[in-house]
Amino acid sequence: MGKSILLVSVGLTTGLTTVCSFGVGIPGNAITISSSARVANSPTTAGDGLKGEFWDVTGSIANLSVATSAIAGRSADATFTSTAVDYPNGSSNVVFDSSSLANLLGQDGNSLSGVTPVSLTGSVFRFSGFINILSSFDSDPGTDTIDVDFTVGSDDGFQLNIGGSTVSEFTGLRPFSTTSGIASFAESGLYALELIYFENQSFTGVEFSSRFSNGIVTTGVLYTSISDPVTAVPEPITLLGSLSALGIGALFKQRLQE
Ligand SMILES: [Ca+2]
Ligand SMILES: [Ca+2]
Ligand SMILES: [Ca+2]
Repeated sequence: MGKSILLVSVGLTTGLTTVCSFGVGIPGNAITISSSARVANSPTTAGDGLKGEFWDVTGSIANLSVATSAIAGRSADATFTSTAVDYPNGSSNVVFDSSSLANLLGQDGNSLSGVTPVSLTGSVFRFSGFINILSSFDSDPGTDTIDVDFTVGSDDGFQLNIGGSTVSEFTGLRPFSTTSGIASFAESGLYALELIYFENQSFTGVEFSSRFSNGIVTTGVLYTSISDPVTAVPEPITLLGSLSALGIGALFKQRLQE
């Protein structure tokens, strides 16, 4: 009897250890996103895109922290619906800063409302909402997690946050270039997504892509709002650990009785 209790205890400890390791970056530039970051089950209807916000900033934006400070506590100068983060649309990576905001946004330009800038020099954008992560997105079948690569191309810098964790960022200034990161999800479902992007001067361009979508992340997996929030998300690893521990404990107890 004493031995079976000991086994249950060991099993629970193993489950808790697994849960506690979530949120810690693992080698290979992968960020683990825990089940607790999941805000809803995978929706049954296709997504509508992300909320797009634009701020016109005076003065140079030398890095990400200048960009985030410039928009802190300030409502956006203009908003739009981002059906996909690919500005300018298509294979062009950048436009001149003399281009209009509507021209940069292309197909999403007609959803613009608010005050638009004279020039794109000194711009901060935020794309926010939710992304639907499906098990079919897993790029590494060798692991239990759903491992999804995300690539952001930007001129100049950006920060990509998913499930409250920074998956990748480029904090300084650069000509259009890409940065990739891997997010490893403990389970499928809907997760918060935020992409902050800033332009200092000369040329502007941003895109958000992944292997699962064979390029730009598509509208269907992006959501501006949650229709069916999960208030109490179960922790399957802990549950599994407890169940298997109880199973082993029960088996051991049965053997002792035999
Ligand atoms: Ca493009
Ligand atoms: Ca995997
Ligand atoms: Ca630039």
